[in-house]
Amino acid sequence: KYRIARPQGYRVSWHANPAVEGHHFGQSHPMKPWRLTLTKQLVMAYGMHHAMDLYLARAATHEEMADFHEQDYLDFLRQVMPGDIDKSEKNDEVVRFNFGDDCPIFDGLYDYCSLYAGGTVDAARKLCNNQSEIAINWSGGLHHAKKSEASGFCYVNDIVLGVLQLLRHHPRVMYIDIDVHHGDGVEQAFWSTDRVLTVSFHKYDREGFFPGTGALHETGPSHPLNPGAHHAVNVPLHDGIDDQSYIALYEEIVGACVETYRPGAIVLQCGADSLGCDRLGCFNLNVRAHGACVAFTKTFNLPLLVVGGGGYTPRNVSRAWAHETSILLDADKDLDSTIPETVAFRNHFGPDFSLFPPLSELRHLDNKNPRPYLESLVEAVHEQLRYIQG
Ligand code: V1P
Ligand code: CA
Ligand code: ZN
Repeated sequence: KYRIARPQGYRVSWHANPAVEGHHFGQSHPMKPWRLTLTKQLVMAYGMHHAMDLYLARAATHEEMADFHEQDYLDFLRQVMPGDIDKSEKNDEVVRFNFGDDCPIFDGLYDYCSLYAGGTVDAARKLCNNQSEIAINWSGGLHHAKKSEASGFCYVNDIVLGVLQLLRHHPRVMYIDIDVHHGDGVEQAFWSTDRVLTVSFHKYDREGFFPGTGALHETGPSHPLNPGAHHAVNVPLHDGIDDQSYIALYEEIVGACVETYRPGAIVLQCGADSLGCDRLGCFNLNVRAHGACVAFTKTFNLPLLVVGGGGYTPRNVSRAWAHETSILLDADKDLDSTIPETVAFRNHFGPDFSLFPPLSELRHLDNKNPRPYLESLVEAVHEQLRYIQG
């Protein structure tokens, strides 16, 4: 019954490996790879798979991951076993590489990491080869991983690997991050270059919210000889931001950045923990508002690499990413807002079965971002962009 037609004049590619979905971080851990199964089920129930080129993601090779990560870290990641976290002879590395509660060592960890990373590398290469105009990997977007350190549920920084591929073909790449957390790993990786402009919107509280970085004035090391100075745009927000404020802020800031920087390609991290009702997040966004950011980004008609990220209420993560897939296919108008009955996991979407439940009403949070504060953010970013050349 449902079949979405291919978009006119451009190709969308979907990069995924179902083996990613079966991994478990542990009982009470909020990161649930099965949210990807739920997303795929929704996408297929609406018939969107007919409109894209579907690629089975390959595992990234050790060498590909070594484009960013240190050898000893990758060696450890490849060899470590679930029981090792308690072994005294491994303790030094477990601590040094930051494994623990946030980044547990689970069965198949290396396969999990290399598969989600492979999806993003493949996606970036399709864009570079002009075999795709928009490439999607919802299993990627793990923005906290550092070159020798796991952090915040992220082990391999697939985004950095994807950007490095894009930099082989494009003089300037812009990275945008709408996950509720600061995109610190990506920012830090490109701290010293003017060839990547990173832009992150996030909840900021230095002491009280992970990872505690991403203040407005943390714009890159301001040494006069550092070309990367001013190339980190940070948009620190407080609890409860609503749809209207967020969309307006996003369009103003992203619009100004694209106009000034003139990137050749864009990487968009769509962390869905910025939605209302997220288990870890504290914003008030609805699925349509999150999607409006994706839609605005698409209007620039630049090669676009779209990745996932956080998102800890799986039913809403899958709603958002299915809706955003439809936006990227120019088919959002064609989706029925009632979720099709054919979805295998339909029990997750009751009682309303709506693709757009009122998330901002289901758990109301006061908007602690007054208009003058948001205006001061826009003003500061305009000021910062005066230092930047495209
Ligand atoms: O707050 C912390 C650390 C652990 N404390 C010592 C401080 N960690 C957070 C990590 C959030 C990671 C978000 C990843 C992403 O940006 C990208 C995939 O979305 C954390 C939280 C929290 N409420 O912020 N870890 C956990 N909760 C956690 C809860 C249960 C079990 C394991 C981890
Ligand atoms: Ca962010
Ligand atoms: Zn997050």
